[in-house]
Amino acid sequence: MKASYSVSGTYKNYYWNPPSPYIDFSSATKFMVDIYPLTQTPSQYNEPIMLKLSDQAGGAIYEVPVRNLNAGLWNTVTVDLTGIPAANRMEIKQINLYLWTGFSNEINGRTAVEYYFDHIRLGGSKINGFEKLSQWSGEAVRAANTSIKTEGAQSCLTTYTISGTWVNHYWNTGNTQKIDLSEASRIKFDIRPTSQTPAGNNEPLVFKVADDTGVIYEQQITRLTANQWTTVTIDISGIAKANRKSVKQFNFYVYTAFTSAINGRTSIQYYMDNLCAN
Ligand SMILES: [Ca+2]
Repeated sequence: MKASYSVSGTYKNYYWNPPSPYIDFSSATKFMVDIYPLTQTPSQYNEPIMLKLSDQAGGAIYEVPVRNLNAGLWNTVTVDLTGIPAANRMEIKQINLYLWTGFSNEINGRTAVEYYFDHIRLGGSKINGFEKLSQWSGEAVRAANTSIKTEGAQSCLTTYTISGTWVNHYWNTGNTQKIDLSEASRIKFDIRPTSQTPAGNNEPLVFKVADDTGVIYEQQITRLTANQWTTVTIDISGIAKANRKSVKQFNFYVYTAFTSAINGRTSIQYYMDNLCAN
């Protein structure tokens, strides 16, 4: 979208008001927008436009000049959201990129300033913090634990009884809130077993991710140390972006045929927390 701001008056607004229920930024750590200036702002100055984000509860939660950009090129502008309380970015009701004509050094004699804008998106998203266990399904038994956790108010203590073939523990996101991981390169989660898998084995636990195109990732988790949190990082950059745009299931399942990894245990437990992407 091309925006032309003529330099007159005081402010030239250019905003989008997302309709109610607005946009929830609370689980994201980054806001990004791509900007292509048609003319160059002097290199010692910021751009003459301000980026402003307004929230229903938090008011104007961010209002900062856009940093100096290269004309004739696409630039990605990234806003770190982590310093803004999550409660104040749950209902973003306006995204405004406005020109203030008082930025005369930045405008530098131009009578009009023009930009292309594209691809507003969020990054570094929390996928699921295991804060609401009713979202999770499958044969495993789930219990909230508020003392052994790495994020938010609780973790999920997941108990897998070794019987049948697969013991599932999954979150189906629902059609209205599929997760777009096309801009992420890693999935991460924190996990803590209560008993030890023998050396030389992976965990009997498989992490599986499915999107509209089918299963896009399905691998055993490498061996963990009992009673200790490990952050597992999964590189998803090798999966085609088109195949991770609409993720609809995250599953942590135990496959009971992994007998050497199970090693005679009749049940296996893991604390899980902080499933996220960046
Ligand atoms: Ca949590």
